[in-house]
Amino acid sequence: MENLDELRDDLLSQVKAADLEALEDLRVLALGRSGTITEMVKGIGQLKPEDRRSAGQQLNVLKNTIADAIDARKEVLEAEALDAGLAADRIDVTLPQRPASAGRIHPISQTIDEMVAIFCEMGFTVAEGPHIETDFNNFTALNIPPEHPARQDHDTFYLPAGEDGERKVLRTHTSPVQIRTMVNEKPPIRIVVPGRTFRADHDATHSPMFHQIEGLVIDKATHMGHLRGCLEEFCRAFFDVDDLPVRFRPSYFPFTEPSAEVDIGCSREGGGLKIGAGAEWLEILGCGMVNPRVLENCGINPMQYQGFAFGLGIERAAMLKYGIPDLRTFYDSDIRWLKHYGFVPLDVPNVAAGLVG
Ligand code: 2U9
Repeated sequence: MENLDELRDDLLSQVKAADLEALEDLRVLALGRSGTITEMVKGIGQLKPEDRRSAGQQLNVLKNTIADAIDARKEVLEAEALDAGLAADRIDVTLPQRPASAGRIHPISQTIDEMVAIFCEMGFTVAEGPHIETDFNNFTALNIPPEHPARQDHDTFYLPAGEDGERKVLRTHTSPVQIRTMVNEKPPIRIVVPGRTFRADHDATHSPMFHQIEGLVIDKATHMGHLRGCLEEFCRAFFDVDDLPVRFRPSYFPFTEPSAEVDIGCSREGGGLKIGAGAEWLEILGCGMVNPRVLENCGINPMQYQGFAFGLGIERAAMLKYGIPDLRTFYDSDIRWLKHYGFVPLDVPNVAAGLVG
């Protein structure tokens, strides 16, 4: 037991120099089950009885001294490690924040939202339907029977025939949604139908996929005056020109009778197109009173109900309103294009901003 002071000093100097890992090794070497001090405690039994008490006390003091020294060193090392970690991970809360890259709303979505907002204020609700349609919903119910020349005009994408021989189509207009609504719901009906449409046509001014919004109003006494008022109001609100000239020109569609195309006033002075008063006209939509045959095809009695319908192309309206010159650029997914023509989410739309000056 003579060397206890030496052992203590040796262990204490090792503790002083140890890092966290070495400290644990040291604890095992000195105080573990077969550690130096533990072995010495075990050896007390071999001492003379009169020496045992004093040896026990001395070893106990040594054990506690080393254990306390290890604990104290551990506390210091852990505090140092924490400080080093905090210093390394320090966040400067005064730094300016990184610019958040908010996405842009595509002009097609923006235009649909604006149109829907105008019609909803007039009491319309939005209806939607599938892109793949039956021949009946897309053509026959709309008074476009097989062999009707209008079928050729639509450049239809046909799907392979099913087991029953039926050939489904990619809808060539959103009108099948109005058919579904009339078949399934009782008048009064007041819906707008925005959505994708498909025609096998691809050039500078036609895309095989494009967007339409169509509207349908069916009630007991809905007449052409309602049609005119509704569409005049829509054109003026959409282009944000209060006194926008609007004219109805007779036309023909198999699903409406009588039918009309709607032109808005514009001028093309100085090369640029300006929507509003002017000497010229620009076609913007088609419309008419729903053909009684279409009502009949949907189980609505044309002697009881009548109504009007209209349709317009979203891309064309967006190009006119926002001065987008090329139809094909809508589908290029070019982020620079979207940054230029897209809309910042939650921004209050400046309806006049898109008018071509
Ligand atoms: C039902 C009855 C009638 C929808 C109508 C038009 C006139 C029209 C074109 C505008 C540009 C399509 O995108 S475009 O090429 N549409 O001119 N659409 S009336 O008439 C309907 C629809 C559904 C049941």
